[in-house]
Amino acid sequence: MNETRRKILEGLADGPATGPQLAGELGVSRTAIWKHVEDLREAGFSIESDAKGYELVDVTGYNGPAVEYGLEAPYSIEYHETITSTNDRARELAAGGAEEVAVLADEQTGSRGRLERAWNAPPGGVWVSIVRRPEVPPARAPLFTLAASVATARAAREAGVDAHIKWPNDVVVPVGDEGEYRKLVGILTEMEAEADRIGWIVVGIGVNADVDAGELPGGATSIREEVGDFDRRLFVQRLLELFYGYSDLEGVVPDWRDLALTLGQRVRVELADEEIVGEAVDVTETGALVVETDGERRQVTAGDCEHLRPT
Ligand code: BT5
Repeated sequence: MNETRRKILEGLADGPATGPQLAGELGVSRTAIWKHVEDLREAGFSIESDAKGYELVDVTGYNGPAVEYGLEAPYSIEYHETITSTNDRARELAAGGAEEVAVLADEQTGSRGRLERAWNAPPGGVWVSIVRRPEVPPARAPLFTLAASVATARAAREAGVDAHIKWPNDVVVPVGDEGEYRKLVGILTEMEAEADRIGWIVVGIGVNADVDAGELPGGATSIREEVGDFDRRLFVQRLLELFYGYSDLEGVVPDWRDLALTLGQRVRVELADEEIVGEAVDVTETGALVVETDGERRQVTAGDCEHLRPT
């Protein structure tokens, strides 16, 4: 956000302030303050002015400055009304040396799932990709996907959605109690790494937020579909704050276990060259799924996982 505008918002955080007061504090002219206030109003900050001065009464916008305002995580937000893919843009920024940036879009026109599958991203979603440069070995990278699913499931629960996690990268809403579900969120993590060090990691999170289920593929749901009206700006802020809270990866696995729909299920996991059917019994400290099959425990680090009906 523009530095002067950020300072004006700080100046209004504790109550009304007059133009001359703000101009004096910020060392700019009253006309400059007035112009910045107009820009802020256009960005969805409801700023009233009366004899007491300017007063911030609400934030109704959904854009970079509005999401950064009051965000308790050190990410700067690059907002796009529409973009091909937030992951592609985040990768570009990461390659240029950026970190702690979140690319956020209202709509994506060419977004991707895993294995180059297409991802539907109509307007109203929360399509966000976070660039980080964590100092952890590449083997721990899958934990960032788990952290993103835990953070997103917790933010969705705070919004009133019965969100659970399906290994490895989906947040889902259960239907019935036999492991069936509707998909609310998909996560695509990409990185550049050397053998012992991660250069950058991009965690792309796609949440069907303020979207009609009719605009989504079959089997998908959205926050609006589950709970009706909700505040998309507050939701994305909570998601980013909760994800930031797992920066050191501490507590990710136990929290993941608490939210998992997959544990205890009969599953079929498709790997590149084989298929495993068995009971999902645990997830390891590096995020691998442990599947018990014919008394043998197998660890699966990547693959498509299908919940099967109990036999
Ligand atoms: C995923 O892949 O679930 C990862 C999706 C990641 C999307 C985010 S949005 C922000 C960032 N920018 C990007 O370009 N991508 C990331 P996968 O597990 O492969 O699931 C893909 C499958 O989910 C598709 O083949 C469809 O069957 C289904 N699908 C597509 N769009 C969906 C949606 N909006 N909601 C639910 N399911 C969807």
